[in-house]
Amino acid sequence: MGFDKLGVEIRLKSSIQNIDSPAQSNSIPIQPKSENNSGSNPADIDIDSILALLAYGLFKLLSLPREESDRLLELIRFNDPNGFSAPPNKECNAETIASEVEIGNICFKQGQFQETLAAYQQALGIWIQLVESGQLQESTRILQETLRTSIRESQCRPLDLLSVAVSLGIYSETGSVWEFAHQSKIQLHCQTNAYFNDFVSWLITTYRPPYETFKQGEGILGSFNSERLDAINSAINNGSYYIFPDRLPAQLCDRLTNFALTTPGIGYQQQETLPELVLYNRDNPQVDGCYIPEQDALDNSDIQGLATDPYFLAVAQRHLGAQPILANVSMWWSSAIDQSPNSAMAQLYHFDMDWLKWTNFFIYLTDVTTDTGPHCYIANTHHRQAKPETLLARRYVRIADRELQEYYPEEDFVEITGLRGTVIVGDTRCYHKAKPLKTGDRLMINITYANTLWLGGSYKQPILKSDFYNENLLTLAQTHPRIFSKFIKL
Ligand SMILES: O=C(O)CCC(=O)C(=O)O
Repeated sequence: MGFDKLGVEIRLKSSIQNIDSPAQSNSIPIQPKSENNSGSNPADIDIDSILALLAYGLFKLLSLPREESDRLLELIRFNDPNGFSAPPNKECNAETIASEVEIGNICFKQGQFQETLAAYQQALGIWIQLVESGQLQESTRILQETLRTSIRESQCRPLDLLSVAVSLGIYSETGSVWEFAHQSKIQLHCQTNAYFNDFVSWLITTYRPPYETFKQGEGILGSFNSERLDAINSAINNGSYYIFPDRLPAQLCDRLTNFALTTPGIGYQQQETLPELVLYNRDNPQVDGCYIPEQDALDNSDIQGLATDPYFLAVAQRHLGAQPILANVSMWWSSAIDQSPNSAMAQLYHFDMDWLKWTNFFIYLTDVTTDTGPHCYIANTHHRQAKPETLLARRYVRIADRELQEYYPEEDFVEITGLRGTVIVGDTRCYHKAKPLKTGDRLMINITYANTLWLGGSYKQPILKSDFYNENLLTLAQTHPRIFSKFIKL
């Protein structure tokens, strides 16, 4: 098992050459081809493969509980046959590492994450054998060369990966999220056209597999079972959204509307946030929008019931493929006093990226017609590679309708109208927005569940008080505390 020094040098050199002429690379490009390919990934070559390997190793070590990381290191050290070891009949050199990683990358790009992992494991095994066979100096040299080249050529991707990996360590130790890593996640999402989110989310499904509960039961919208959950999940996956056939009971809508009329909220007027909280006046609206503060919404027993509804949690868990965490509850009025799109009120198309993966419920508490602010989306734009690179290059921004119309056919632009009590669930990684109102007003509740808070934006922690809570919530906080990880518990 010789180490082919010359082979390594040629490999690295050809990697560097490929940076300038990606067409020569035989790996599949991550980004879809578009007429303007200036955002194409210069690191889409062997460097990419080796980086992926390093990133995998880091993720693997950092994301495991401490004892398991120790065990993994032990396995590596003793070359346990169940641990990472080079596949038999493979020469241990940089060429074989690169070819395994390339197989992994191809699987990765096809969404075959299990196969990806197996190929990366093999590559890691070969790498470790190289190191263990005394080629430490050469291995270090390859590593340094790889990092140096990629930092120079790869639009800071290593830095983003590093910040994401470091933030995982911080999050595992302290539970704190790090805004810098959240920004890196957005960058990685845009650079990989969503592969990054899906790959890490897939890893999370293996560490936080779904609870046995929430597979069948009864919720506010009726009973559910595995087939029902599968059907809803397919609707989300194959169209971005699902609209429940049943609606919230009228009395519940009345109570919630009353609450929203008597609780002061944050007022938006002409793109400005008002300095004082305001009460929304339906007869004479003075603001474009009025957002009930999250803590107030969470203190409402009816909203607690909705946020912990078994049906909602079950749908979220099925969609996330992992244990759900209650990540956001919001409630807001929108009015028709200014009919131009208000960016702060999400009346221009955008995709969400507050979390790594999430499931978003929207509940209409007023009848919503085409003139009273329907929630709109572009079907199937939540998928990997579904967004144009040129738009992703602008990162996390609002986009005018006419620009998106250049990329997607008219029939993919959907407006969701519905009577009050209508519940919608979707993957708002797709392009979506609220249509500006022409008349009347709209009251909406939004409840979000995420697969992790790590890589989410920094947030104000809501407080979970021990008194006056909805029964459902109190029981769930005891039996499934992870759902409430975002909360400070009193
Ligand atoms: O109000 C709406 O319908 C859109 C909301 C939205 O875009 C969001 O919450 O990200």
